[in-house]
Amino acid sequence: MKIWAKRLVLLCVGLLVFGLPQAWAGSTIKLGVVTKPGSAQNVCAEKFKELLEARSDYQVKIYHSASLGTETQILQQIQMNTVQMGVITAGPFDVFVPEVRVINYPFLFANAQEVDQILDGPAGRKLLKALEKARFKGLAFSENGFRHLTNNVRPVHTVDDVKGIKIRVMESALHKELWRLLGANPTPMGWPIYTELQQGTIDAQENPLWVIWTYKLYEVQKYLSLTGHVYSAHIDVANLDWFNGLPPKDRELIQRCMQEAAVYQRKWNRDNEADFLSKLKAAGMVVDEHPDLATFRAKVADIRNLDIYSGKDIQAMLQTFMEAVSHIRGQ
Ligand code: EAX
Repeated sequence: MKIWAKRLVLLCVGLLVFGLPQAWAGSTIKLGVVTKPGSAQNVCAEKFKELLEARSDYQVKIYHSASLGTETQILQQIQMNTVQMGVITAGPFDVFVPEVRVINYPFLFANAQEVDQILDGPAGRKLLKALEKARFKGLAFSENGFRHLTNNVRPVHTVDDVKGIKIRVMESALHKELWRLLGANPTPMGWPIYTELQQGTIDAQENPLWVIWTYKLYEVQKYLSLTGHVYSAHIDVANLDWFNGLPPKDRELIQRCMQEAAVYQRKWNRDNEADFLSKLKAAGMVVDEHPDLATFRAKVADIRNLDIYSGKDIQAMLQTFMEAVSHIRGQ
């Protein structure tokens, strides 16, 4: 073999043995969120970036503001590993992993303390594990928060006021079914939806208070009812095969940084909720702080018997969550 050819072979072997692991450890992670800076997803993503970059050679590049498309499309890109990670609202996940519907079960959690106990406990871990079926590594739960109804047609106090209202819902079978049961006329759409509300394609939407403030929905929605009908988690995920291919210490570090970012972000959301509400009132929204939730609950009481919750795995997961909730309530 010619001397240059030998050197080339040695160089390649050297790169394989020494070069690649370094390049790997210092590589760039693409992370997708659908929302714009200042949003709950971005607060989590930016904290994760800050923590991981301070503790390693990884670079995190955040793609935001729908630059990768809707949340459904981001999840598809994570599955293909063209994007490695994402902070994604649980709603659109349910098309990929139906068990995720369990977190979004209407009126499941009474408050943030219950959420933390359940999602950070064995039930939450079981759900994150279930994501592996769709080749996602579930790292942590951050949050969108409790979802509330806004609309332009009339003040909504009881569920009868919802009748016939054209509402945008997330691209999720559960959310569509839920609003159908409540008597509305639901249309699934990706995010954002300001133009559709402005043009009157839809009359209503439902989201946590930070969304209504940050996306200026108060400009195009008059009435706000604090229904808190669904707790909306984000699931912070990675492509499973990419993640499993990393050195164990990197996996551990990425997981820890995301868990810390999620804890930080949930606190951020909760600390700011009262402030978002005052700002929405000051902006002129007509707020019903105590809608008659018993009327809403009654309409969705049988939701667990519908097709969206049928199937062995989803029934088992629902049972796990319901028992966990009863347990912490001491029932
Ligand atoms: O986080 O699509 C939705 O309604 C989400 O809550 C939105 O991305 C804001």
